[in-house]
Amino acid sequence: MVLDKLGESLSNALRKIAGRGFVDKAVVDEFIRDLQRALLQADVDVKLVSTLSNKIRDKVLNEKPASGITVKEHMIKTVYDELVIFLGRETGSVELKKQKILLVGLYGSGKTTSSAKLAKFFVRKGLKPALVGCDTFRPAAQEQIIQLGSQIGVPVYAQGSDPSKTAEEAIKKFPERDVIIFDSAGRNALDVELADELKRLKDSVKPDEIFLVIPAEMGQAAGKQSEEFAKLVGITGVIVTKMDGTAKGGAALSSCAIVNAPIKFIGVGEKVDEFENYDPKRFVSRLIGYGDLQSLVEKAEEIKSPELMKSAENMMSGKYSLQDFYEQIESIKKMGPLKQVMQMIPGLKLPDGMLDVQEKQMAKWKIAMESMTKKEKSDPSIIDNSRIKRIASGSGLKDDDVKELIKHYDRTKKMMKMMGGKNLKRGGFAQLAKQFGMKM
Ligand SMILES: Nc1nc2c(ncn2[C@@H]2O[C@H](COP(=O)(O)OP(=O)(O)OP(=O)(O)O)[C@@H](O)[C@H]2O)c(=O)[nH]1
Ligand SMILES: [Mg+2]
Repeated sequence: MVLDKLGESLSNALRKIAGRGFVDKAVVDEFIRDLQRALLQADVDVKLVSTLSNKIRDKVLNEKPASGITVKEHMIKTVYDELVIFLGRETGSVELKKQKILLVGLYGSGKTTSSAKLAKFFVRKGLKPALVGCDTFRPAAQEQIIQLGSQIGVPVYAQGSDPSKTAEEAIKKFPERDVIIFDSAGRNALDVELADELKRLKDSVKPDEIFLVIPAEMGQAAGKQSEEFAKLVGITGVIVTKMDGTAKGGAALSSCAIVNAPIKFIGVGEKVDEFENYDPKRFVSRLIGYGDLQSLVEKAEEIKSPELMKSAENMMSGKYSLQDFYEQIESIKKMGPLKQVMQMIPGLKLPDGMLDVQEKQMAKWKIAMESMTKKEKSDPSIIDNSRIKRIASGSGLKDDDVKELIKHYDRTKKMMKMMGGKNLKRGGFAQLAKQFGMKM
């Protein structure tokens, strides 16, 4: 997907936040640096990057989160909201009414292809569009749009050598079409010739909408270019093309923030169907994996669950029974994508293999534990070979299954003791709890 790299960097930065026990100024500053680096790498304008990051820093540090919302959630939400505003704010919708739309842009930006895609969009919406080829400059431009028109079954007018005249004739020719889409010629730059041509064309067409077509791969120049077009003819919307072909695109997408016009559509391929309504919310959600992040934050909250804390307390104080061990694995397993959850707890290293316990194994252990006496469960060290045999035959398991359970338990207990021994002096538990994101 487009901006994959940006999305990855941003969600990594946010994941780091999700994993923090608490959010303070240092954490925010570190995040802001990550954010800036990610945006600059995606080619977003330097000034825009600084405006956006200042805004986010200010909001996160100075705004009080709504009640019931943790600072972390507030921070992630703020980043999400600001990115949505930054990347377009509103959903790019076009009115489904009788209208004239003019497409402008530089050479090869995708104007002609987008004209056809747009026409197809209206057809799908039940309207009757027509295409007008006003590119009398590039040889073969008229054939190109005629061919596209026939491919999608939309009438095309493309003849003559003066764009304005072509436009005027087309308007006369298509009085009964709902939407008339005018494709214009490009140049290498918005030079005097193109500026003059577009101004005249605009006077002839009197368009309801003027869409600027920018390719996603256009770097820093996108902002300046959009500004120039906006000044010249006025831009009511932006179409960002070739979103399928670049890891960048940040500049093109953020140019809408410069010209103050919404992105209406994005082109995601060469085919006429590869065209999407642009929805900044959906886009940002996909970009940073917002849904995943939200559930990660929730999971992090669940880690603070009382049962888990109680067994953590037990294990730290050395009262670590087989029952605790079993409940721990079970409650940890319930939390879902374990590796992710565990990554969120800085400093927490679970014994190797502890989480690799399979459902089948768990089921056997449960049965085994049902055949144990209370005493055995609270002090498994008394379980010798003859007890193992008894437990195994009582539960219909093999000796090895029981041995395995005890081995796992022993290893985990040793680990816990080591962690506890180091941490559980005075205040040690508070420290550990802090790692779990708990306030003590
Ligand atoms: N991958 C991809 N290619 C696209 C997209 N939109 C356009 N293209 C390709 O980009 C090239 C240029 O597209 P055109 O529509 O001819 O561009 P134009 O702005 O009309 O170009 P000029 O008329 O020469 O100024 C063509 O090869 C298109 O197939 C898109 O969204 N994705
Ligand atoms: Mg063209």
